[in-house]
Amino acid sequence: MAVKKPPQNVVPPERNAKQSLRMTTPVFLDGASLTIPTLTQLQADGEMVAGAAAAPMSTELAKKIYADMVYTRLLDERMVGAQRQGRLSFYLTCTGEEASVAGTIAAFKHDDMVMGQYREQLAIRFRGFTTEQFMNQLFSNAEDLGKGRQMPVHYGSRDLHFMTISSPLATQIPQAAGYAYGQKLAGNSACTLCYFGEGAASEGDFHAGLNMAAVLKCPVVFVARNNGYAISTPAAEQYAGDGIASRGVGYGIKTIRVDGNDILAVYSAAVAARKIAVEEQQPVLIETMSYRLGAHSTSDDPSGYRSRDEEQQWREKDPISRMKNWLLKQGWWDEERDVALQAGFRKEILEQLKLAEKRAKPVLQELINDVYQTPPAHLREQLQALEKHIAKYPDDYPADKQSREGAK
Ligand SMILES: Cc1ncc(C[n+]2csc(CCOP(=O)(O)OP(=O)(O)O)c2C)c(N)n1
Ligand SMILES: [Mg+2]
Repeated sequence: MAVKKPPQNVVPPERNAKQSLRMTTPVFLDGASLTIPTLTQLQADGEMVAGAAAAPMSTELAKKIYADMVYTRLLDERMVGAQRQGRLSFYLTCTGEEASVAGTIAAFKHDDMVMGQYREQLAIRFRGFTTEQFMNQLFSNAEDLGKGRQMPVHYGSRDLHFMTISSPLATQIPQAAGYAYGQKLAGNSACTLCYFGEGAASEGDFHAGLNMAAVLKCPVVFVARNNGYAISTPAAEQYAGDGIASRGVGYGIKTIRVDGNDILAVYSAAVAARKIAVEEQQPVLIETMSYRLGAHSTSDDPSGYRSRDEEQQWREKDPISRMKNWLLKQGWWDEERDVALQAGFRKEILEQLKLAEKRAKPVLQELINDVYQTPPAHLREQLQALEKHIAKYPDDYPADKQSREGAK
């Protein structure tokens, strides 16, 4: 094969290395060479940290953020209870990380696409997902937007620009880079918000996604929720570098680390991050330092791998009470309203839970719809086999648990 002659007078590409910095004896860099500060603006008692320049937050927005945090805490508590009662198959809480999610989603516009991991129910709630919609998804009934085909907590809503959650870790990261690249090409001044955990950042998809976003200058804000654990694996056994933030810097991405239990710090960082992503058309990485106060999921028991003392230390840094203290100090909130807010949410959640668990299941045929334009033969065969199986064992598949609409 003929070898192509390289074109003449081509300037070698920049390698982005600061080649003017030279040394004459070998000195190696290590993790400590890069010192990453943590943005902190609000103290536990609700007082501002001296000199903190927080992004302005209106009374109305502050109250909405607080209400959504309280709602999520109560929803999570009730649904873990429902799983323990045998009414629900599975659940995942956001407990302890409410500020990391609320502070970021609140800085984005309604039509910025959100691509989450599975612990960001607060983000879809912030956009307007109703208690009825939560329950329909959790109980996989016929009203569920996903037609009952996903595990509980795998929410999605086209109207709310919230991409449906999928279980394989980190797949949303390169997808978000690609989606944001599309937004860049469309020139619509929107951006993508992508959440993932520090454990998911060990996946190859994290590296491919961040590098792609950096090189293609995609308007995407990555939020790495560093909650200390990937199921039972503590962060210290997950990586040897300085968290996830150091990797953003390595990929040439503007990066910030924030106290994830500090709503004002998270919000300030997210407002600035969105501005950079949209106005400068480039990605940003935010690492929120927080703690998963609950179990990984209802299938997990953290007492096997961490101490009560450790949990207690983080319980004292609760992001919700920190925000409440601030609201009280601002004179925007009082105990009476707090009690009423919680009572209202508890009632609404319980009422909708009871309704959703009784609703009919989706028709069986929906199982194979919406993937291919016309369901292929092998899927139709599998569906027929399933129908036969159900007909053979009617006692194991009582009619009241199936769709009242019957086969269509
Ligand atoms: C590709 C892949 N590998 C493994 C799993 C199983 N898995 C589910 S969640 C999880 C831990 C993720 O931890 P992290 O990203 O820190 O998120 P967190 O649960 O702490 O919010 C693992 C290993 C999976 N879902 N997908
Ligand atoms: Mg984690």
